[in-house]
Amino acid sequence: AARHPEFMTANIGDKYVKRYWTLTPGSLVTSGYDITATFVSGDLVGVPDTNALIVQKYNPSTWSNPASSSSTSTTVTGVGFTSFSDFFSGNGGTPTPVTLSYFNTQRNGDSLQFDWSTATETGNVGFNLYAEKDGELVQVNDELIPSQVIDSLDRLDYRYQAGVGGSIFYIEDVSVLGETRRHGPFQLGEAYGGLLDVNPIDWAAIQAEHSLAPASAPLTLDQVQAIPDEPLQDDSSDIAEPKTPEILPILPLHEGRKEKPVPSASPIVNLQVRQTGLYRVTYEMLRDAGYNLSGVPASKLQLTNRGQAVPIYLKGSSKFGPGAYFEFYAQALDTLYTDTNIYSLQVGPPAPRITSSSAAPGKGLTPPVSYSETLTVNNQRLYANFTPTEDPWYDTAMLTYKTSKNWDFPFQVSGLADPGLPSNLEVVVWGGTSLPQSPDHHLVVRLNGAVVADQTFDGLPEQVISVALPANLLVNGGNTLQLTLPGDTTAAYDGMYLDKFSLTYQRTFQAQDGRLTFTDSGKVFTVTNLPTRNVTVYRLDKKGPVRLSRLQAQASDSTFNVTFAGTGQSATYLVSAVESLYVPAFQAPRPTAALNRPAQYLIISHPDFIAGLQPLIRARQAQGLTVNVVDVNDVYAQYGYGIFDPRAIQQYISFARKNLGTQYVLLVGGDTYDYRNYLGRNSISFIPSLYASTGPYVKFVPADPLFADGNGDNVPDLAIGRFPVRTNAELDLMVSKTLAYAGKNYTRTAVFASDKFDGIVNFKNINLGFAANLPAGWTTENIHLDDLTVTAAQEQLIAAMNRGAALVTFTGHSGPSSWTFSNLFNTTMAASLTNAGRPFVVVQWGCWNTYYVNPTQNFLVQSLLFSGDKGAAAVLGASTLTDSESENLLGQLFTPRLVMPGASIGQALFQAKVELAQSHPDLLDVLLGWSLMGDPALVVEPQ
Ligand SMILES: [Ca+2]
Ligand SMILES: [Ca+2]
Ligand SMILES: [Ca+2]
Repeated sequence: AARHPEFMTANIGDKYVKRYWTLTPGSLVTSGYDITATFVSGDLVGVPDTNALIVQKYNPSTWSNPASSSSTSTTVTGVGFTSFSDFFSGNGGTPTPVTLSYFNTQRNGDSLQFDWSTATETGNVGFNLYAEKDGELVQVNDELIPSQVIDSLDRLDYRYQAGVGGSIFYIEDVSVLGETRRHGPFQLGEAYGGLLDVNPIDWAAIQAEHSLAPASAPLTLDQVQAIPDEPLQDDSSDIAEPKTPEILPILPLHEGRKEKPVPSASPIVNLQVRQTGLYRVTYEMLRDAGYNLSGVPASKLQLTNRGQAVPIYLKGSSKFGPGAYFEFYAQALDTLYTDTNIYSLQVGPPAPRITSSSAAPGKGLTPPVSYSETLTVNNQRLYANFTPTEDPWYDTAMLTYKTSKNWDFPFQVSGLADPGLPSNLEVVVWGGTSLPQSPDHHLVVRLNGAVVADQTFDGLPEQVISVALPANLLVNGGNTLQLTLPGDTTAAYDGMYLDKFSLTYQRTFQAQDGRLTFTDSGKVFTVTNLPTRNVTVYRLDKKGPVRLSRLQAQASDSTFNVTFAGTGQSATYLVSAVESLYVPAFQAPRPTAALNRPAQYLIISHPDFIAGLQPLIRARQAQGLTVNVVDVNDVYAQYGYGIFDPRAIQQYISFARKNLGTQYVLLVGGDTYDYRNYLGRNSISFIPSLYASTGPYVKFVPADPLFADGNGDNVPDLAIGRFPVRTNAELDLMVSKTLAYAGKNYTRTAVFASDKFDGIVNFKNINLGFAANLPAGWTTENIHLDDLTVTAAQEQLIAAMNRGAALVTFTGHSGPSSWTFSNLFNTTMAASLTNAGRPFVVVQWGCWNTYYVNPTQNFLVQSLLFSGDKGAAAVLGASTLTDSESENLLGQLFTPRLVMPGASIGQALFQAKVELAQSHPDLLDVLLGWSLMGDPALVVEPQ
């Protein structure tokens, strides 16, 4: 027996039956038939699963697939063939979280050079290469070829050289869970797929348009006083009388937290805080920033944070004025989205004050020499949407195969009291691989060369390794943490991520940069190394902050020591030279905006895009919808205490649906996952995203459908879409294409493009199933890679797009920049379309096609929407890894609704998801990870 001579093009995979069968037509006339073919165990190549064999028919020149297949240990059956030819059988390929977009092998002297490129890698640890020899596969590489990044949506290129023979090759990707998927066969000397163009985002140009400088660190009093005084302003203007603010449902951002209602007050200024510590705000600072509080009764000044009163220490006369100031203890935030907390200074009823304690340090008491300090090294260098933790940002990915590898992490320790005193090290890692063997991981931790921990663990979950350090190991100044993966577990490889590490040690009471914060239970303390005798000290315990007024300062060389009383109970003390007190940034409070207007069509926009929305607003009003446009900053102000957090948007949308008649929500503004600029690219989040976990490989998926889900069941409660725009030029394109699409004269034209059969999923059949939902009167153009060469399919697809179509549907494998592994369509082709004035709506049933939060690259969603007057008016698809069956189920419900006369895209999708969730509430890849980038009120088929 022999495999079919054309097996290279059969897409039957590397596990097949080495035999083929030829049927020739006799006299029987039939409209269709099934084939059952017999084989013997000696025919099996690559250990195929004989329960999952499929059979393909050679046409000739292309291969076609049965309507269905079944198999036994000696037979394979294909159902629904209509013509006669050769048949060949195997297991076929498997869907994969790695999008292999290019593969090429060339002979290079004595060795072979393998080049390949991936469009996406999700939970991938590496690759194996195989050469076929006498019908068997021989592994080319000795060790797994490591992935460059375990998670990536960027194109990654690989090269491997080996002195091997052969002319037919395979490549296998290996997941963090040990699953392998083989791609091929690939013929020597032939290039498969293509190298994707990389389209970097020009953030400098976008920043210039919005004139948003990256937020700077807070100033200190010292720096503020170095700024020359402005000429004195007129001090006579009065503060307006407090107005009763509009009552809005302000919900706590943190569930379970008790909110104390604050008596109604008139906001004066918001104080932005990016460091936890002591702050002082003087009359003069406020005046110079344009907030003149001269003559305001000091007793009426109050400070709030997230709706709760914050006590302040107030210095000055009964009227606020020159020389007056207030101090407070403030905490910065540390969320995925921001470090900036907002404190609101208001004029209102009497508010809490910080009291002073005049307790003097007891005579004859000796202050302690040290306190317990925790130094945390949390480098947020890289992003993994695969993380099993709450934080996708980590320090370093570590991976080894059977050999020992080390990673060094130098850090600085200051004020180490006595190296003989106890100290503790805590290392937080999470598993990067999870194989059937246990344990998966072996980690040896060294500090300054000495082994301090040797630990094994299994699987992906976070591990906190906490060890007491031997005496005299930690040193003042430079230290090195070394992590070693010995590579000696029974698992084939060991992958691990370092999130952060911290050291707890006894530290002297030595101020740094004029400040010291410590927690201790002494009765007296002396803090050294202060630059001045002019020092502020607060004690913080369960009863709140107390200002200490009895401080004893002593010069010591060029610095000062300050001694003050403790309580003998554990408390936190904040010590700061007055010149080192933090100063917040000042921000004008927002006047209460009208968020309660009825709005069937609600637009939540970044402020810079509101003006450009006018033509769209007029169009929606003309069709009888009530429309309201809301500045997203007003949503933060009224639903999130001014804090940058998308949960405020979610809460407002839920309120609007229940109270304002809202049926459609349009978000206007693009996004980046690098909210805190860890990558230094100055990317801008115009409207931030909520994130969801949609499957085992993806934990941080941008999921706009969550904004539409008010009751937490993962099912949207209204129609939602987003214009992911970053410039006004992009907004103008979105608006004009949306309006042009509404007036199109090419209604009822549809293009259905599909990937070739991958051995498991018959994309052509799925696509034909979608197309069957179109009512009579539609013209459809079918472009299936099962029937056409890639080049012919590309030409046909691009020509159909350029003519203009109401609907373009793609079904198949894909990455964020391309459709199909064979590059049927990509960002470069999208940018080269010529359908000016004839935009289409594109529906993508694949993976990652609407991923819009990458901080470095423009993907297909941006290329289709923003490449000029061409491409798409709206893009639908997944921002995650999806299962083709989930997409098939949603598509069967969505397509008929989409083409109903008068139905909007947003309503069609919303209703399809509601129906899908009734039978499949767990399909989060499509319920949450599949969304609309476009106007939810856009209609495909006019009434
Ligand atoms: Ca981290
Ligand atoms: Ca394991
Ligand atoms: Ca819901």
